[in-house]
Amino acid sequence: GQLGMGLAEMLRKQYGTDNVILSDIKKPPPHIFRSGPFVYADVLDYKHLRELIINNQITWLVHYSALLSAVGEANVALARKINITGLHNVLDLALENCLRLFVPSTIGAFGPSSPRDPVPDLCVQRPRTIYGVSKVHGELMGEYLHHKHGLDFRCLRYPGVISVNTPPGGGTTDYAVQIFHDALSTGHHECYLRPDTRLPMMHISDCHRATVEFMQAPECQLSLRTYNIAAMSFTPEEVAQEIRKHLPQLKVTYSPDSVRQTIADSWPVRFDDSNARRDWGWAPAFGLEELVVIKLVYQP
Ligand code: AKB
Repeated sequence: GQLGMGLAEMLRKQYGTDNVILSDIKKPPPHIFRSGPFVYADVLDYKHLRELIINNQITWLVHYSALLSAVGEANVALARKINITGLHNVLDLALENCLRLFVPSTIGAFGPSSPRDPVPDLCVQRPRTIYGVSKVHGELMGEYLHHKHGLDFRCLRYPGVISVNTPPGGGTTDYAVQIFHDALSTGHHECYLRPDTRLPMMHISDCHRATVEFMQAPECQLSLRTYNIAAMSFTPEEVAQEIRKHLPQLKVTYSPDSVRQTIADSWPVRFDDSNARRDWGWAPAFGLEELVVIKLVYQP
């Protein structure tokens, strides 16, 4: 999906191509298929996952499969199956096979009753989407199994991730990827959020680096098992303004979609990531200015 391929590329550089296996239920593009080991794996097929783990001597599992916030609301039953049953399979397999486990969480794990600016690691979490509910469930199950059975469970709450070659699918923050594509192609972006909707965001290379650095952090440095990670927060209006410094003709029109606007309005506007910075040295490289330059000039 949006995140797995880039993370695999970064891990393969450090650990060797053949030591990182990518999986999906969809046929990957040819360059991904040629780039290293790739297998079909369905998170709902417990026995097949077990076979893959045993046959390949897996030690670390990075569990990225999930339906995102907006698409999850459109298909709650499927989101429950993939995001909750799929996670249970992965947790059971991790325990059974002594795997170390990374599972991402999200700004979507918070809701309207959480503090919004900034949201700390530990606070009220009452999300109003099935995606958020499944992510809080994942955070709690992983931490429970860590405390009860010593599972090396690690979880980062990602902001909206601005990817390069791999588009997101069905999220509330997707506009922040699409606006760059539209700016470079048609020069017009129709935004499904209001111009003043502020959300935490991150360039994908920061997201991958945070993930690898966190997975590599010695256990004794971790005071938590689930951390917020921040880089920047912006509104559609602000990112459009920044893009216009390079492409002055960009036109943005607004046609708020009620589902995604309601979701965005319930999410934090800023992450407090001071624990990640203190415990394992998290520091982002990209703010809004750098993001816009790299997206428009180097990696559109
Ligand atoms: C979404 O918008 O659903 C995701 C997320 C913030 O977790 N990108």
